[in-house]
Amino acid sequence: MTKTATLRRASQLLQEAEQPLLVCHVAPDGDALGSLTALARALRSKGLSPIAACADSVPSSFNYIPGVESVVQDVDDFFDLVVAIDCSDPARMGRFQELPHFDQHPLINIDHHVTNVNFGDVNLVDPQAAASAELVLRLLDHLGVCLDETLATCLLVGLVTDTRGFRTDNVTSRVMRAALRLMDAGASLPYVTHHGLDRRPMSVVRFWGAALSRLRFEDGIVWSCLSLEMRRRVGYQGDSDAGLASFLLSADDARVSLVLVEREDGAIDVGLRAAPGFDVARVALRFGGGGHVLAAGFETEGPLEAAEERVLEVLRRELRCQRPSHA
Ligand SMILES: [Mn+2]
Repeated sequence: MTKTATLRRASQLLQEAEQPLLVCHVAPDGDALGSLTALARALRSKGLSPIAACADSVPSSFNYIPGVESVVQDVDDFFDLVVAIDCSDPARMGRFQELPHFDQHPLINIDHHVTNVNFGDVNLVDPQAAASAELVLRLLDHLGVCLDETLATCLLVGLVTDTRGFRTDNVTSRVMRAALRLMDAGASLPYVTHHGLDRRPMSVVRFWGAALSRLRFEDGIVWSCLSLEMRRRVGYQGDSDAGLASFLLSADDARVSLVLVEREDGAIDVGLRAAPGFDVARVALRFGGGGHVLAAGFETEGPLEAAEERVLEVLRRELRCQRPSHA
C-alpha cells in the first residue's frame, strides 16, 4: 500500500502548484489516458490549471474516454510541477523531458510497474496496484476530491483495461472495491468494457490477420513479427501490438508470447506476455525496457530478423532457468 507520508507529500506539492504538467507515457493505453484525464479533471475542480499531455497523438479509439480531447502533444505554456503517470522510467514521458527548465520543477511519479526506477521527488509507486488509476484514486481521496460520473469513468477505464476486465492475477478484493466505488459514483462497467476491450478498429483486426498468418510456435514460445511494409499494407498506423501478444498467449501450451513490430524509424517494439509462473519483466529489463511480471515490453534496434533472433535467444535461456517445478 502507498504510505500516507507519500500521499501527503504528493498532495502538498499539488496544492502548492498552479499549473502542473501531467504527462502519461508514449504509445498511451487506457490506464495512461484514463489516469491522466481523471487527475486533470480533479485538479481543475480544485482550482488548478493542469496541462494534460502525451508525447504521442491519441488514437481515435480512445475518444470514448471523457476529456481525452484536451490532451495536448506540445507544451509551450508555463508549468511549475511535473506529474508522470504510468511511466516506469523518465524516457517513457517522451520528448517533454527536453523542455526548458523541465528538471527544475519537482516531479511526482505515479505508477504501478514493478520495474519503476523511482525517478520522482515523490514516488507514488505501488507494484501491487492493478493500475495507475488505482493510485490516482488514492491520491484523489487524500486530496478530498468528490468523485463524479466523469472522474469515475476515466478511472474505471484504467482499472478495466489494465486488468483486461478484472482477470489478471493482481485483481484483489481491494481492486474490486475500488471499481464498486467508481460504479457507485456513476461509471458504467458495460460502457467501459465495450469501448475499452471489445471494440477495435478494422485496421487492427487486419493487422492481427497479417500477424497470425506468420505465427510461430517453439519451446512454449508463440510469436510473430510485423514488418513496416506489412503494417502499411493493412493500414495499421499504431506502433503498439494492439493487444496481439495477450491474444497469442491464449493458445494452449503457450508459456510466453512475443510480438515484434517494426517502427517507422527502424527500431523494433517488442511486447511480451507470460502465463503465470514466468517472469517476462526480467527479460524486458535486460533489454532496457520494463513492465510487469506477466506483461512487459521494450524497444530494440532493427533490423527485424536480427532483433527476433536476439530476443528469442535471451527468452529461451530465461525460460530454461525459470522453468516452473510442475513443467
Ligand atoms: Mn498501467
